[in-house]
Amino acid sequence: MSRSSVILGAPIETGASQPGCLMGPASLRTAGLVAALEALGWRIEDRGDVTIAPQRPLDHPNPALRNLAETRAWIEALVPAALEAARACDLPVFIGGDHSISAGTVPGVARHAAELGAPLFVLWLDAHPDLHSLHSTESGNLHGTPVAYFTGQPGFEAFPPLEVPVPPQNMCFMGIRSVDPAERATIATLGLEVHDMRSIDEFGVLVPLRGFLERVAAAGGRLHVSFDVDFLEPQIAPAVGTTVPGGATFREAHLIMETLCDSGLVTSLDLVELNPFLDERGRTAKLLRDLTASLFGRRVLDRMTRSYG
Ligand code: 5AB
Ligand code: MN
Ligand code: MN
Ligand code: MN
Repeated sequence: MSRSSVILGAPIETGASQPGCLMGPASLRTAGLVAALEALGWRIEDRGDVTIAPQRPLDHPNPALRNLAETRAWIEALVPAALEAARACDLPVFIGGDHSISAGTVPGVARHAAELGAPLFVLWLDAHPDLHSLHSTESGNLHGTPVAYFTGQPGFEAFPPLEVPVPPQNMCFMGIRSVDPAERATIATLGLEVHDMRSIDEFGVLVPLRGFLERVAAAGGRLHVSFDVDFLEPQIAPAVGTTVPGGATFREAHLIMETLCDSGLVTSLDLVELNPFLDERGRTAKLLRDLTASLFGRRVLDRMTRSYG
């Protein structure tokens, strides 16, 4: 039996400072994401894009917050859509949209994991840890908050109540190289597993990744991967509003996706922060398509696969 995936677009740009992520799902579809995965033998059902109704503004004690009402509405729409997608297939792919989509997709797949009685783990591939609360964010851009929200940190009274939080010890961050003071404090307090770019320079991507995958397998866990385009070195992935130099290389990123594929542990994926307005002839969208294909089993050569079960 071939494996199945549901593709769901979440054209959100209200969480980011720069417009353009709205076009992310269209750009990845134009790059041929569905055909690339079908060519690997997967059954793909593209459910199109989630939408929300126009919102009235909401007040908040933090005057910097931008588009709180829209983000709330997106979370309310995405949690049930992600839950349904996870129930319907082996590995749903959520296409953003800025990273605020994960405030809906992760709680949605966490509910599905809870239905199955399995713990959910999250691999966060990003230049940023996205650990602000609604009170600590200075930019007011809500794409900097999803991890604090879905791990159940305080300061989210204005977001929808969270049904199934992800335990902070089930998180693994890789590629981190831009951390704000409030986020640094949260990382220390929660003792989060963070592999910054310096540690990737020292140990490569495989040592930390294998350690984490062994932890997921030992717990009988499900694994959500959240891929922010700014995880990558901006020279190979220009289509992102929040570039930080010194990101993951082409091969580091592919090796992560190939290793994740070999593990057989990944049960859902976010592809976020693609801003096609900033792209060069679609090259970032094509790279993201190819990285997804690596996660779905594309190989240069057939070889014995390593498994972490
Ligand atoms: B992204 C920053 N920490 O809060 C903030 O791209 C950047 O989803 C957030 O990782 C970047 O505005 C959010 C400075
Ligand atoms: Mn992010
Ligand atoms: Mn980022
Ligand atoms: Mn970004």
